Amino acid sequence: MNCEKKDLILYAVTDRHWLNGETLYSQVEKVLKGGATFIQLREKNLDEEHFMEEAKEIQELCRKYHVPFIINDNVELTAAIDADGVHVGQRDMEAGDVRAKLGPDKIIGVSAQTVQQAVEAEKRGADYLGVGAVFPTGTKEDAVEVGKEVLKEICEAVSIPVVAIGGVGAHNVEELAGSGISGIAVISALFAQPDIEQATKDLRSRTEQMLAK
Ligand code: TZP
Ligand code: MG
Repeated sequence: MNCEKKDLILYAVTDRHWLNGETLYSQVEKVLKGGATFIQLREKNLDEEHFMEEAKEIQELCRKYHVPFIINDNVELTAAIDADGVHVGQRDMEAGDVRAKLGPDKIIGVSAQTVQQAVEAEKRGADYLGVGAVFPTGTKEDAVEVGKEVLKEICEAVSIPVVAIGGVGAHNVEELAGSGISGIAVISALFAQPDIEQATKDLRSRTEQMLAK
């Protein structure tokens, strides 16, 4: 186990869709100041050179805040810059292969939409699971909806921590109380907000209240 439950309370996933002329670095710094506990760099269209450059800068920033820094999809880049870990989906490299490549110390997160996928990912060495979309989301076009019942069943079926993702925000995080999750993973609830730092503070405290229920 390479990450603790408390690291996963408010997991921020980056998205350059809402940069509005600002740098991603600056937006990530705001979520870190506001109390994000985990950062995933998610780049879908950046060339290799810029991806690496950016990843190194944000890695350094996360180190300053003592927050784990992981990369979406790109196992090679994770190894090259010695990031804390990687997050893979069901269509990316399989968790066992990722573990074989990165060794025992890196954090491996896996997206799961069913109990079977969740159990399999744990067996193959995942450290945590991202389960969703738990609510409708406009952020990921091909997101599959996972109901709250399935979310709960997954939490009961595995012993690694689970984060809920997809359409989660200040207005609905409370609905996840009692599901067994360790935290939430969000994009637009932080990065699409006019005051990112304040939105992060607010969502962190609402998430802690939800988890305490
Ligand atoms: N995986 C499942 S839903 C989703 C991802 C990456 C999008 C989450 O974005 P938002 O804005 O928090 O709904
Ligand atoms: Mg992926």
